[in-house]
Amino acid sequence: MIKFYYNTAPNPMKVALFLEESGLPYEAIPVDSRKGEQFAPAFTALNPNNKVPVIVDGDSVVFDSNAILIYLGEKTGQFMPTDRAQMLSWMMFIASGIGPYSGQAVHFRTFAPEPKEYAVNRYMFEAKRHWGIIEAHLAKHSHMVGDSYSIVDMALWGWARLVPFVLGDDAIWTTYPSIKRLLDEVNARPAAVRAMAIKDRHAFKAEFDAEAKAHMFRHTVQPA
Ligand SMILES: N[C@@H](CCC(=O)N[C@@H](CS)C(=O)NCC(=O)O)C(=O)O
Repeated sequence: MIKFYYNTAPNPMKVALFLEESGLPYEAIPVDSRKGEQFAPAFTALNPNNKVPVIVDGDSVVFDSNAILIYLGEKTGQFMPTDRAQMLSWMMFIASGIGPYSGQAVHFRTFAPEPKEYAVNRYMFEAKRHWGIIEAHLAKHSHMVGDSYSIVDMALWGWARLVPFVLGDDAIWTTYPSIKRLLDEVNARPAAVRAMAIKDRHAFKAEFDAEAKAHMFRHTVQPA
């Protein structure tokens, strides 16, 4: 059975969605980042980057969410677009652009100390630029690659759910109606409902207190 190391953040949720869609048997193992469990030696042995998600499938260990989606898609033959070139292109765009810029936009807007205008402006600009590219693409295409639901839509879904939070704008869907269309389509799938319910399986630390910040923002306690 696949072991799925997770928390309820955007990158693990993409993998939860695939696991629920595919019907693969899996065991969900919580890694509570706010308690520093990502730095336990046994977890570092699986992912030297100390982040979730990770899967262990027999002798195979896979970390990084989009790598996991490609691995599981290839393993099962499910939800794989026929256009491999476009699949790889958009999977890397989401992994290297959407995720990091969205994450850093939230970080600098919400947590960075003043003065932060330059950093907030840069990351908000880049986050919006990346989401704008997705919106323009989905305005012309029903799905991210090809004309049916695939691992690329799952990769996008992990972050798309949080766009209003990421950009600090509850009215943002009027700017990104095509992303919202695809998000609503995926959210309505029974597997997505089950994936979103994964948060109820384990009790994660709720407080974002000094201990949580020390684990998740290590540069604040251990400068470069
Ligand atoms: N590139 C990685 C990023 C993984 C990542 O940033 N995971 C976050 C949750 S979404 C995490 O583990 N954060 C805990 C920490 O940074 O200590 C992926 O796509 O899986």
